[in-house]
Amino acid sequence: MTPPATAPAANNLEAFFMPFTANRQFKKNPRLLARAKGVHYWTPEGRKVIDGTAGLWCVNAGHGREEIKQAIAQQLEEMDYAPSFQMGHPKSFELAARHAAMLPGDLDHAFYCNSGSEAVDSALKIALAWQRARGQGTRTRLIGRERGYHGVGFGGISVGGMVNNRKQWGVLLPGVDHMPHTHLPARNAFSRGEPAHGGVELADELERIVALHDASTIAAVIVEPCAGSTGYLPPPKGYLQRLRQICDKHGILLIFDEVITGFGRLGTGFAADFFNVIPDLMTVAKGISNATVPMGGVFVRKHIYDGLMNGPENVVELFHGYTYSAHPLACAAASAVLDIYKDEGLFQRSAELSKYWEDGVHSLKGLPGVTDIRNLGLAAGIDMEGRKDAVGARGFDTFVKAFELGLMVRQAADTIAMSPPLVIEKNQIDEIIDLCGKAIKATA
Ligand code: PXG
Repeated sequence: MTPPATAPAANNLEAFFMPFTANRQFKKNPRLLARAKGVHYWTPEGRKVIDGTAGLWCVNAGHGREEIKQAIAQQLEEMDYAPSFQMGHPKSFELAARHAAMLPGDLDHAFYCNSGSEAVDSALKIALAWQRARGQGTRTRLIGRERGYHGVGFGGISVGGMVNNRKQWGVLLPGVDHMPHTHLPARNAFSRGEPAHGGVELADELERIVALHDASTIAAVIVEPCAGSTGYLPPPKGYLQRLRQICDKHGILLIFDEVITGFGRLGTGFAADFFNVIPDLMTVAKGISNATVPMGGVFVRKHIYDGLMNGPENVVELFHGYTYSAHPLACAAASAVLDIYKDEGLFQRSAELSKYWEDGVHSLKGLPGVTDIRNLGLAAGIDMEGRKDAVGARGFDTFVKAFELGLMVRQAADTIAMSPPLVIEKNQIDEIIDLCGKAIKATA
């Protein structure tokens, strides 16, 4: 059938099969966003909502940035699309050189894709290919972590550790194991910054997994330096450093999934800078393009890239890539975003605001049913006591109430997560905390 000449009524919500959404509930009672600027959204009726989550942890430089708009428009004018398979365009090489220059250690090559999910699956594939290229083809196991979120590709959900994202899809990838998650509320509740307890012993669980499977079968370990989607879990002190040591000892690659922590969330370029731990591969998305044009990436260390550059020179080294890898519009946007991050010192700004943010979120301690509050950088998670026999009901009600009050937050079960744009002002932080507190009280 040819497309209809006129669009169906704009208020017909039926046709869009919404992602990660209770479709029937939403369509009965929709929450629509029509416009955005700075740290605010506006609904179609013109109601202003403060963005406590930088969209979905991605609009780090704030909404509606003129410089990015111009860079995209100019690129569109110059060249809309060019393939990156056996061809190239200048902006992709420029962008990779800029990323390499700002990354810690010898993370100095960039593979581009279009989302965090693609970045994760690409990183897992690069890890497997690299182990094979160095003659360690028995290393096929991938190790993730409970409560981890690595997007929605089959690789990502296999190493991920959130049951709802896994249970509908059968056996997933074979040969995957999981470390325990790092949330220890009995010992670390209401931690400010990195929790004090359990870091080394939790990381040592990797030794147990190595002892079970043998290192010669394990290709890589993937973790979010700070687990995001599950409700923001900063790692206990020493955890990531210890993981690095264990991986080095056993020839296992360490992958940091920095889709959320990358590009300033912790007050540094990357969590790798914050924790002073250099992974072998790093996945990014979201803040890489300020969410204007979809983009993701895998940053790899020199030995990873070099290790794959073997065989005859005329043969493709990695049979992997996407039609839109290094899309010119994404590259133009990502480059403009880097200028903003640099010119406005946004990573530094995020670091400077993080103490004020910490004091703000911890002021919610004592509200009815709040059982834990944790923070690191410009993000926080707040656990609430769930309702009897209804996991997530209070969390959802709090999210809806906050939206009605004019604040956008994220909800995971009975946890509220917040991660404002890095351009947020102190008085706007006050407003976020005030509205969040009101929403929590209203749903007690
Ligand atoms: N890795 C991590 C660590 C993520 O947080 C992805 C991979 C996947 O990215 P894409 O671009 O494929 O969605 C993510 C995405 C939430 C929420 O509510 C978080 C994400 C996505 C949607 C919602 O916290 N993170």
